[in-house]
Amino acid sequence: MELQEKFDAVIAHHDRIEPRDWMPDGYRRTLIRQIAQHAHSEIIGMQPEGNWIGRAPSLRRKAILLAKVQDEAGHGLYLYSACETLGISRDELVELLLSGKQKYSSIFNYPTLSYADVGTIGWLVDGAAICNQVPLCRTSYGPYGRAMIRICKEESFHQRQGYELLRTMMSGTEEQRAMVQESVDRFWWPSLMMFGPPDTESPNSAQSMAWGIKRNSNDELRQKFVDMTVPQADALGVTLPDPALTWNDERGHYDFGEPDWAELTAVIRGDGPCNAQRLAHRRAAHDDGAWVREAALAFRAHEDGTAPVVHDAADAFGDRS
Ligand code: FAQ
Repeated sequence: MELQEKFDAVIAHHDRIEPRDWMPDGYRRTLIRQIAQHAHSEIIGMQPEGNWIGRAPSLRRKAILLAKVQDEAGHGLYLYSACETLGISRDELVELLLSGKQKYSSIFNYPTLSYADVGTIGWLVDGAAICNQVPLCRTSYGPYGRAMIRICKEESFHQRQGYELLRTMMSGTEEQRAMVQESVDRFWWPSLMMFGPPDTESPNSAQSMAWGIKRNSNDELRQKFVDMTVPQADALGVTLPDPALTWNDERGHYDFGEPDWAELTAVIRGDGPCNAQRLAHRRAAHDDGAWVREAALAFRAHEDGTAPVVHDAADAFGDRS
């Protein structure tokens, strides 16, 4: 009772819960679910853009894209570390992703069909990620909030690089402008779906907000994203593919059409255009990297002076002891 009261007081004062503090089981489970899904999203999210590294149109664009994809890997790693402070291991988390038991963001199950998609992902997908994640810097769990502060700084940079790429293409040829518009047409609705189902259909929101894990509801953040993005689309010279999009003076916000929620449900269920491909690629990369993990363990055992855990890998690592 006393522990619960102490926990409630921390939440009520918008202070942080830290790993060694007592917390209700449901709070711990919810955090593991959300942080793990977030980490998996960063890792799977490397694939759509990674698809274009070998085909970037210039050395400059290639260097930018390589750095961006590498940043996403880094975000995944901070988030896995934050999640591990809740008492679950990295191995367990990876297994939950590879077995399909835990989710990752729906947006990464759409294909990247042209180079303009690299710019659109930076502008819209990172833009949506920022809207969603800036309030998470104030989340009630310390390690998650601190990871988000650094991640948001990098995501802001990603969004600007996407916008800069699209602006360059929009000041290019007619064909390049058409490529940007076609890309925006494909990514607009899936970007709105990143914020999750409508509040009325969101089973976790009320409790997550009461615990201070989420600071805003799915619909509030979706609205914020639309309000932020429409003027940017105007400045860029692209049309957002929603005839219902109009400024509402009374509300002080843009009105917009209803995303296809059946599509979001299907993608979350595993039936999106690229779900099978994304997981198969991740599983193959995990298997291909087995020797690195074994070598690292053997190296650590060697450094600790304990017997090598995996003898073959220790040999491969050039162990000369
Ligand atoms: N995709 O009750 P709610 C990035 C699930 S950004 C898949 O509303 P909640 C950066 C939800 O998990 C992307 N699943 O759930 C980047 C729940 O599942 P359950 C990652 C979704 O948690 C950019 C069920 O539906 N960002 O990676 C989606 O309160 C470019 C019911 O939904 C984060 O993860 C969806 N879109 O709210 C990387 C942000 N929406 O209960 C590379 C942190 C809902 O069956 C390139 N997460 N679901 O397990 C959050 O803010 C929240 O978890 C929400 C969902 C808002 C995503």
